[in-house]
Order: sequence, then C-alpha cells, then structure tokens
Amino acid sequence: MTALDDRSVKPSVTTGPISGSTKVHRDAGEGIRVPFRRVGLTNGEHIDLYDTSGPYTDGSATIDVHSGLPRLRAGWVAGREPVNGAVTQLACARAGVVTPEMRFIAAREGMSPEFVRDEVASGRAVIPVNRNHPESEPMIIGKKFLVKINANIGNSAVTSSIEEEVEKMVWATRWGADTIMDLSTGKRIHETREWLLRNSPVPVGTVPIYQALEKVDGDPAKLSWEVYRDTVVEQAEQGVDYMTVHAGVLLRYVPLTAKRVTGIVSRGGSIMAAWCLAHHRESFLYTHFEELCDILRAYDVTFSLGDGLRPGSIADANDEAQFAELRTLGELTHVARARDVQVMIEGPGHVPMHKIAENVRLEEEWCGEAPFYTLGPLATDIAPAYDHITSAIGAAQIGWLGTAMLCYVTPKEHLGLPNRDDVKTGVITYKIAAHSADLAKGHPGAQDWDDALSKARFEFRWEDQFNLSLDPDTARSFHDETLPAAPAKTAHFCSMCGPKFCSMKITQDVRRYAEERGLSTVEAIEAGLDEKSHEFTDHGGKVYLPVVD
Ligand code: IRN
Ligand code: FE2
Repeated sequence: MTALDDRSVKPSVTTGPISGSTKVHRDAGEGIRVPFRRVGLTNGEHIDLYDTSGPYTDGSATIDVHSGLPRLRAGWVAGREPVNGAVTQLACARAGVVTPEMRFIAAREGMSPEFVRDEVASGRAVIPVNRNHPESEPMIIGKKFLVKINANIGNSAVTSSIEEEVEKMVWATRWGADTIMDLSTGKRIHETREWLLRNSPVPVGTVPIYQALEKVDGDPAKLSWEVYRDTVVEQAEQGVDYMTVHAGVLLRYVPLTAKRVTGIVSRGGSIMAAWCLAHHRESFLYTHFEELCDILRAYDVTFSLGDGLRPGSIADANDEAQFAELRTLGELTHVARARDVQVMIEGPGHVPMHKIAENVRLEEEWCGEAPFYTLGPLATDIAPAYDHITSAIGAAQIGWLGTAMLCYVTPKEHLGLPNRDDVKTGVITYKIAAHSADLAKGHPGAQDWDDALSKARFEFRWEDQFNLSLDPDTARSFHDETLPAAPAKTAHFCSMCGPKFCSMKITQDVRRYAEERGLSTVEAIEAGLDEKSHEFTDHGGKVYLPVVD
C-alpha cells in the first residue's frame, strides 16, 4: 500500500479555470505539448500567459488525488541514455544533447532549445527534475529566463494536516508558484511528501536535515552522516527535485556569528552549527560532499546550497560569517559541477537596499554564476505582519540584479505557520516582484501583459482588466464593493474618482475633441485644457466638492 491508498486522507483541492482564462497547449514538436493560460478579451484579442497550475485548471479534467497526476515525463526519463555515466540534464547539456525537458522549456519561455541547452551546460541555469517525479512540468531557473518564485509549505509539530498541505500546494501553483518546498517538520513527513510529489505539477524541494533530525528525536548531536545519507536517498527515491544542503556552515565559521544581533536564523544552519560544536568536528555535509554528489547525480536532484549563516536582521547583513559561507558554497559548486550535478545557491535574508547589489556580485563571482535563489531579502525589520511587503521590496531589486528565483515570504513570517490565504498573498506578492524584475531586465515579451492590461484599463473594459490581473477574483470584488451593478462594467469611471474626475475619461474626451476639430494632439490638449478650465471654473473652481447627501 502506498501513502495515496490511505482513504482516511481526504484532500479536497481547488480545480477549474482561473476566472476569464482557458488552458491551451502549444505544440513544441516531437509530441511535446506545452500548457499556457489564455486570457480571452472582450475585444476579440487574447494573451497567453506562463502557466504553473498544471491539470488542476484544465476545466475538463477531474482530478483524483488518490491516483496522482499523469506521468508526463515517464517516457522521456525511460528513454534517456547516460552520458559519461550520468543521466542529469547537466551531463546531457554538456554533451550537446537537447532533452525533451529542454524543448518543453524553450517553448514555455519563448527561447530556442539550443539556448536552453547552452545555459544549462554553462551552469548558469538549472532544470530541477528528479527522474522519479515524472508528474512535473519542466521549468528552468536561470538569470536569462523569467524570474521564478518558490512557495514554502509543510506542517510543523504544532499544526496542519496532509489535507491542508496538499491544498496549499495546489493553491500556490494556481496563483503562480514555480516550485514548492515541503518544509514539514511534524508528524507523517514521509506520507505528506508522497502526497505532494504525486500531485505536484511543479518541482518539489526539501531540506533533508529536517527529517534526519526527526529520526534522532530532535537532538542535533545525535545526527550522523549515515542517518543523513539514508534520508537523502529516501527523499530522492520519492522524487524530490531539489534539496537544500547547508554544507557551507563550517566549524570555524560558527564563532563569527557570536556577536551578531540575531545569531544564526537558518533552521538547517543552526542544526549543523549545533552538531559541529557538540562534536568539535567539521560538518559531515562538507566532509561527505562528494558522496552526496554521487547520490544526487543518480536521480538528477539539483543542489540548493543553503545559506545557513544568512543574516537574520538588517544589522547582520553582509557580515563576515555570511560571506565566509558564500565562499565555501562557491568551492562546493565546482565540486558538484565536476560530477555533472546541477547547483543553485541560496541567499539572504535581511539586507537593506544599499547592500543588496554586493550579494549578487559576490555570488556570481565566487559561485561561477550558479543561479541565485534568495529569501526576499527583507529591506527592513520593522513590520512584522507585513513581511511579504518588506521582503518583496528586496526581492524585486535582487531579481532585477540577476537573482533567478525568489523564495516567497508570507504575512505570517516570524509569527506563525502560513494558512491557505497567506500562501496566496505570498505568491501574488512575489509574482509582482518577479514580474517587475522581468520588466526591468527587458525580458522579451514581459511587457505584453502590462500593455494588455493598460489598454483594457484605458478603454474601460472592466472585465478584461479583472481577468488580466494576477488576482482576478480580488480585483473584481474590490470594484464591485462600490459599483456592483452590471452597467458599471462598461462605465467610463469607477468609484475612486467618480464620473467627473476620471483622468482616463478626460484624456479620451481630449482626444475625441482633437479628432473632431482636426487638431494635432498638442493643439488639442491646449484647446481642450482651456475648455476644461472653463468647465472647472463654471463648476465653482473647487477641487474638493462639498459632500452632498
Ligand atoms: C531560500 C534562500 N535562502 C533560504 N531559502 C529557503 O529558506 C530555503 O530554500 C528553505 O525553503 C527555507 C528555510 O531554510 P533554513 O531556515 O533551513 O535555512
Ligand atoms: Fe527573518
């Protein structure tokens, strides 16, 4: 019996299309079909958006979470020939082989398959795809591609169930999470992960040291390489696509954190520091790193080298401990790559805006441009309950500077385990940061989405404006709070300014005025403004009109 046969677990997941969208597939050749979310517009146009939501938004598909998603990649995995003894995307890329995963990604990102292969071969991009997670739709993490976001889910010893976590995964990918990480530390870790993997359309990451610690009853001193190794094999066998490994927390770096305001804030980092101190020995993750590479290579699991010494406060940003660890992560990157194992590098944390750029510069220099994957960073410490915002400020900047994936932060950060609503808020907030970075980087086609929405807004196509939003449901409900009636959906104003003060309506009036009188826009604006100024004085010349009931 597998975990999914357990009928006492009854997940109920959200299915059906996102408002105003339908699922379409683009043919990428060789029988590869790449899903997109098509937003149909009332003017007959449409726009196809990158779609992370998997079969849950197909509309027609009924999803049986007890049997798991279709095994999309099973045939590709089975047909893969080893290159120099390795089956990893990196080994293939280096040997000049374009894998079906690379073809899929090329169509998804609007790039050529050869470009994708080249970025993977150089180590600047990774494709996290465990051979044992055939349900996932291939995606790429690298600075030359769309900026990705990760959503952390998973239970704790105190709260949450398998049902809740499966729905959080489906919910997170519905709103745009490119990967999820199962950070469960509570009961039934193995079963929870099985449910997530078999039903996840996106790569799944984990931090294996958490489960290893459970196995030794929560006492870091009792950890050993053997317990850890067996846990990694167990998780790789299940299909985990990337693993956070805090192998850069060396014994000699631990004292560097002594004078910090917030010490060591990484869970994995603090576990490894405790082990090193208890045994006064070098970290087994570091001393056994080559063996670990061999395990990950066999499944094509990607390393996410953990930032166990990341700063946990503005005061500790960019300090000696943080950068000492980063240098070691760079050294390990080259060890892993030499074994054809893919690597990305985790980054901070809490960093004020003026100290962000240095993080990207040093990471690229020391870690051979391995994709950077950062947690925010929070640009200030003063807003618990709003840390999705404090961190999105840092995330947008670090994304613009070249960070390939942003780990979301929810409003519950520092306060409690996020629930389903927090997950959505975190995902939407990080989609904003990631897309803002795509725009600033001049990513081809990124602006099409903004242009479509702006046009809809200017032309008062309210339904299109809602449906083009990252969150159509909330946009519609905010609008309808004050103007719920159907005619308001075509009205040339909303309740923010009312009919007389809508700037967009006035602009349209000016343009019509110009057309009617055969004037150039500049002349028309002058003439139109003159007319408006008379209209304004005629109405009493006050910007703020007295309240009339
Ligand atoms: C991302 C970048 N730096 C840290 N992260 C994520 O933080 C990491 O991938 C994991 O999901 C989470 C918790 O990691 P620690 O606290 O064990 O380091
Ligand atoms: Fe924090």
